[in-house]
Amino acid sequence: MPAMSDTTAPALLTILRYPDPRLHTVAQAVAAVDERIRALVERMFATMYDANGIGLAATQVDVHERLIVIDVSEERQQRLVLINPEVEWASPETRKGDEGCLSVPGIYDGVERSVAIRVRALDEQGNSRVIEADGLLAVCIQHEMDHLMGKVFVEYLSPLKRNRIKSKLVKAERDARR
Ligand code: QAP
Ligand code: CO
Repeated sequence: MPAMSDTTAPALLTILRYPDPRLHTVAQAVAAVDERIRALVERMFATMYDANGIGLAATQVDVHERLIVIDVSEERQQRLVLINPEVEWASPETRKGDEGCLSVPGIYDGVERSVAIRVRALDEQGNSRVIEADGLLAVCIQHEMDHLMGKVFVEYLSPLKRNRIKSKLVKAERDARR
């Protein structure tokens, strides 16, 4: 008999939903990249993959530390971990593209972002890395870094759109609880 897989799937985390006020918390730097952080990274990836997302910031799972997980690949096996990320450079050239968010389910709208960025961050071993990104990855990193500053993409939309989204999600939440 082949050996049973002994790797237990990490427990999923609950994703906060807009307009939960905790999404506006500003995250603190990760003090040490240790086993606690690595365990959190595993749970965040499991949560993100389970929800079919391409990016998840710790803020969205109510952990207010500067940690992001991303996988923009089709095959869902190109993990990127950004700890204490800082933007070193952002292209002055911008482009408007539709975004969504696991904390704002079912809503997609256009946001203007730099087309390319260079970010410095620690990986899950605590090593400093420089990531140069364009395309979807560049957009995703900017979107997730906003979360760490307490910013949700709908805040770039007009107050009218934002209020409609808020009402829709509050109602959906209410209906889901009945
Ligand atoms: C951020 O977003 C992002 O509404 C990551 O029903 C989005 O993973 C960066 C998702 C677009 C760049 C471009 C949203 C899944 C996932 C939903 C996500 C939904 C199911 C969003
Ligand atoms: Co998001």
